[in-house]
Amino acid sequence: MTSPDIIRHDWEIVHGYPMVYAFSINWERVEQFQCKPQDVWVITYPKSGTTWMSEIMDLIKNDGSVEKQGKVPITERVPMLEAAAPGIIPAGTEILEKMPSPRFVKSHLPISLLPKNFWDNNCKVIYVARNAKDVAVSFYNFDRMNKFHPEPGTFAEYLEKFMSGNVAYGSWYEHVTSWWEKKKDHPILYLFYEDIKEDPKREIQKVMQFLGKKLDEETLDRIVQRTSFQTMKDNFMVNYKTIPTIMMDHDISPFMRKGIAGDWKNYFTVAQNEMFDADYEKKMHGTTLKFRTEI
Ligand code: PPS
Repeated sequence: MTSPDIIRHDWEIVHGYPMVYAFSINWERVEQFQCKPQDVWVITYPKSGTTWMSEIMDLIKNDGSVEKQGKVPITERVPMLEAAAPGIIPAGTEILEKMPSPRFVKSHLPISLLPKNFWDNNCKVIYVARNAKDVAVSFYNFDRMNKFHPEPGTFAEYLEKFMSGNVAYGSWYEHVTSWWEKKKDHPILYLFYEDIKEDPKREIQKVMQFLGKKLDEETLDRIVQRTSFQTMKDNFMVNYKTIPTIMMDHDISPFMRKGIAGDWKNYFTVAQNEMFDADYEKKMHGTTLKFRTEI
């Protein structure tokens, strides 16, 4: 398959979920991926702080050492399981197969799409959730710059697609609530983007504890500083500027875009906000999961 075939291609439905077409090719590699009990996964609905958490986890693992952080792209330190684009980016499964344990694995997969042996190995998960309105705005801008996704249209058109789950990985509502329920019977540290933004040190300490690491105060402060939005935006190893422009065009919208809570207010009209809230109430009815749309 040549590159142009996968550019701006419509979603491919994989077991009922809209999937990035390039990733859907040879899906068996995802289903047959061999998990290990020592693997720790960072799982999120897209645009919820995955890269941020990946960088935090990798720094904790390396005792705050920034040596590798400045030289190796995050896509190789915390590879994304399902990512693949023949001839453009290597498959996450291939990078992971060559990695020594303990591995950190990134994924946006909903519960039912994870490899079966993920559950057999009882792999630990750090799940990061972000409020739906900011995710919709971030995802909209990502669809504009990521040419592996179909064009999002206007923001109004996009919002309809987001609410109906006609976006990559399907419904935000189903993703966040099903992983929330899953933590009852699986080792999951469920964190919120807004909490990390509010008090990164407090949330990073939770991650340290979950990973079974003890780091001194100075190291912890260094990790907070190294994972601030501005530092990550300027770091080529995490800001996705190493990805070929045939896939991501940062001139349209940078991957490290704003990194704030509440940007939705600059996008939603009053009418859109009311419509979204009414729909949200219906879809999230009955869950104990609560989000903050500003901090
Ligand atoms: S992806 O493509 O799904 O893996 O994207 P993901 O990394 O999950 O989310 C990208 C959004 O996270 C913001 N980001 C950060 N915010 C605060 N602090 C730090 N350090 C940070 N790093 C990444 C990034 O800017 C995207 O959000 P928006 O709202 O678009 O700026």
